[in-house]
Amino acid sequence: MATFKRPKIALIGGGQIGGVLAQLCALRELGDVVMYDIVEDMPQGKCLDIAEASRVDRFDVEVKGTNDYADIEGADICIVTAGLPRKPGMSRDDLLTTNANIIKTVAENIKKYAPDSHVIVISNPLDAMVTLMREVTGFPHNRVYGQAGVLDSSRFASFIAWELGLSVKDINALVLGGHGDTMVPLVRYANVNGIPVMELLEQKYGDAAKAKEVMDAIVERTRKAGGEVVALLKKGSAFYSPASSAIAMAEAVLRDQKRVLPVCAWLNGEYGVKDMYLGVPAVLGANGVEKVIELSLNEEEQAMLDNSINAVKKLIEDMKRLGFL
Ligand code: A3D
Repeated sequence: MATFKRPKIALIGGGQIGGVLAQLCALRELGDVVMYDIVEDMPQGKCLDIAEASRVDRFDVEVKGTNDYADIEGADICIVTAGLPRKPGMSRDDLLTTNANIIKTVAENIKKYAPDSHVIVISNPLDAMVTLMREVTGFPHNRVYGQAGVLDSSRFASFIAWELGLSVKDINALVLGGHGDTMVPLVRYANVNGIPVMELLEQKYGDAAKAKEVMDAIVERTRKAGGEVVALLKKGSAFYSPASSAIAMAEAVLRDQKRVLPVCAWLNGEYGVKDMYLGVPAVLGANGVEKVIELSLNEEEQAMLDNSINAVKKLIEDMKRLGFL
């Protein structure tokens, strides 16, 4: 009889996002979870708490915390949130250096203990941390990718749904580019079950100029959505929605769903970009990023994407200047 083995999911970082990741993995029975963090006892406590809800929520997976990298041995997928947020007085370079040092150590341990795993990076600055993760692990590019676009696109779709008063389930909206102010919400491709969103906005307002003004505000809110949550929380940044977004990606891989999701993926000439990670739509399945999907962009969209590409290039140059790449 063939034996069934549950997938093993390693969460590197047991902070705000790490905790929600563990709970979602359990609720969806995606696999056994091991959460690593450098803070002593904290991941053990968080995971014990989640595991003790197993009877109530009816899940048959293990959820364990650890301070020992050896416990991630043989993981099928690693989701990385380890890192520090920017503190007052800290420059961008300081944060880049701090988080790059953390990701370097994380990557070395993933390489050592989970050499066949897929790695989903969430730590910021996202595009740089994914690049470093791939560089240090030396894993094939299809197995190292980042989460940003699923969240940015979900925010874009939510704002459209709220504006139109329609179910978000029927909204398809895509954000391309780097994870930052230069991201590119693709208005022309946004639709409600195939109906262009701009057409519905024009129907609502009876005026193309007003519809454009409303959409411009939605695009701007999408670009600044992370900051909007930070300003309200006062401490920390968004964690429920980033966790949900990474879980959608992990599920696509573990269940070989061939989903088309915006992923921070390695480009090899697509969108005119070579040898660089960037947020693009891709097919996610058992082989990780199985295919990058190229869209035809008009001049305005391409100019916005070029701007985003330049911002990511600048980040990569900074990483090189600081000696990480
Ligand atoms: P937080 O709650 O601070 O958790 C980070 C965890 O990392 C803490 O528990 C730390 O103890 C741990 N940590 C620090 N150093 C190490 C180390 N060397 N090894 C292992 N663990 C370590 O942050 P969070 O969970 O809210 O966010 C985590 C990361 O995700 C941050 O870098 C955020 O900026 C980033 N983030 C990204 C998105 C994207 O969509 C890309 C969205 C929101 C947050």
